[in-house]
Amino acid sequence: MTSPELKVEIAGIEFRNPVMLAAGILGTTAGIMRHVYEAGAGAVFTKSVGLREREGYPNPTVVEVDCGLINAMGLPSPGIFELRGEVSKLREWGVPVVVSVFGSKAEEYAKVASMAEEAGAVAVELNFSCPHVGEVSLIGQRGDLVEEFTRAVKDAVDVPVFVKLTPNVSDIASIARRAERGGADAVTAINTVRAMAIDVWTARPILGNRFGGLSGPAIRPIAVRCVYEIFEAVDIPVIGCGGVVSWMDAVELMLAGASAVQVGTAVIYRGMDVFNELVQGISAYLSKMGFRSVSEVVGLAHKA
Ligand code: RRO
Repeated sequence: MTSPELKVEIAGIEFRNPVMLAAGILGTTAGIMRHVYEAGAGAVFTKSVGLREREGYPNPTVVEVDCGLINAMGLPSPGIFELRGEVSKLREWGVPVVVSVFGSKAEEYAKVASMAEEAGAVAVELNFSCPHVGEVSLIGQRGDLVEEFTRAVKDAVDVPVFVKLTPNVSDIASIARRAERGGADAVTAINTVRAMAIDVWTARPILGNRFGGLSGPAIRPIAVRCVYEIFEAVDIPVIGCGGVVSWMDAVELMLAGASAVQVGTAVIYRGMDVFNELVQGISAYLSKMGFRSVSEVVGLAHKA
């Protein structure tokens, strides 16, 4: 029997497989992102980058909790002027890199996205969804701003524009629709879930910023629900993100409607091997079930 087709096409870009490095995890230098690609990822997404350098929040910035991590990094970033050199190297090496972009104004998103495109990004992902950086979390909670900011970036670049959505809203499908109306080529769901942890001995919040974003297996059912709802609401592809550790988790998100999945916290738990393990597991599942390609399972849970 021939092996199933693992290539996926999103917004006209062909990726060799549907398992990608999520934004914010290891996406800082060309060397480490190349390592991730060589470990089997279908694409790499950078740490979110803005126009200028940003220090981020004071320590502690990450705390481990049951079934996940809470982070409040606070968008530490060298800025696009620094990161673009790393993006160019990846492009030269043939590594498909998507630059995650943040800003406080629509023009800022557009400028950073345009510089990322010039440097060689195959697409940009707009981060409107960090749960604990005021200006960024606010954008993702307002459909009008999501639409306006997406349109501003679409007017500035030719590469596909993905929009990363926050689960910290009452109706994520309606926000996805506004991204689509603004011209988004795909949406990524979900960013982390706003959370906090308190130390019982000091009676103080643990994170330097007090509030942070929960990631890891704890949020996977939330991601599955969000992807499922968005898939029914829009015609553009959905990239699933949230708590994927095993191939079964990846397949579950695909059945809900994800054309590809991103892996974040599991890289910290499991190391680089997780990419190859997921790709092999998805391939074995497709073969066992008699599917010829990834696309045959995308959204299958919606069919009666
Ligand atoms: O840097 C962060 O603290 C951060 C970002 Br930009 C994000 O989008 N999501 C997250 O959980 N943390």
